[in-house]
Amino acid sequence: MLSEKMQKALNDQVNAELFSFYLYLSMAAYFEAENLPGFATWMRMQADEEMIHAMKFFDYINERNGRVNLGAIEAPKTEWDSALAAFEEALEHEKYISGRINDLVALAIAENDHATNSFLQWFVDEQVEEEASVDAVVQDLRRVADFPPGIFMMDRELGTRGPAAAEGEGG
Ligand code: OFO
Repeated sequence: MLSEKMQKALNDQVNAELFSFYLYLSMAAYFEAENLPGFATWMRMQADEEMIHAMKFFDYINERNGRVNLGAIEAPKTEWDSALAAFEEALEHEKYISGRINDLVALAIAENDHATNSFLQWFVDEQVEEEASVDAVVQDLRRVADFPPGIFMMDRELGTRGPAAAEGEGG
């Protein structure tokens, strides 16, 4: 059985993951409008992964006989100054999400909830990957900043990102 406090924190995380989905979908829409379909595909795949994350929390709360309560999802931004600005924001967002996961682990330990702590370890590892994959794109975008054709080459490459795995390996 989840404590009230733990259940509330896990429900808040469902909302945070759904916001992540919404944010990256908004970035995908931005890249579509900028005629950068490869960047748009990458962000759409990222959004799909966030939905998988949200559903992992959703399923876990139910598995523990908890109650999922869905709240309003904040509207994401719709415009960015550049591809680099969008990816830098994505990186900051992933760092924020990593902080939230760490806080959830700390709460699970404080509540002596070993099952939730164990469940959260997948997310601890996943966040390392999430930050690294976004950071790799940020680094590449900084490198091509003074070479406009570089962005089109990156667009081709990012467009090859495949769909998210349903279990485990994110990206
Ligand atoms: Fe759910 O990992 Fe990104 O936000």
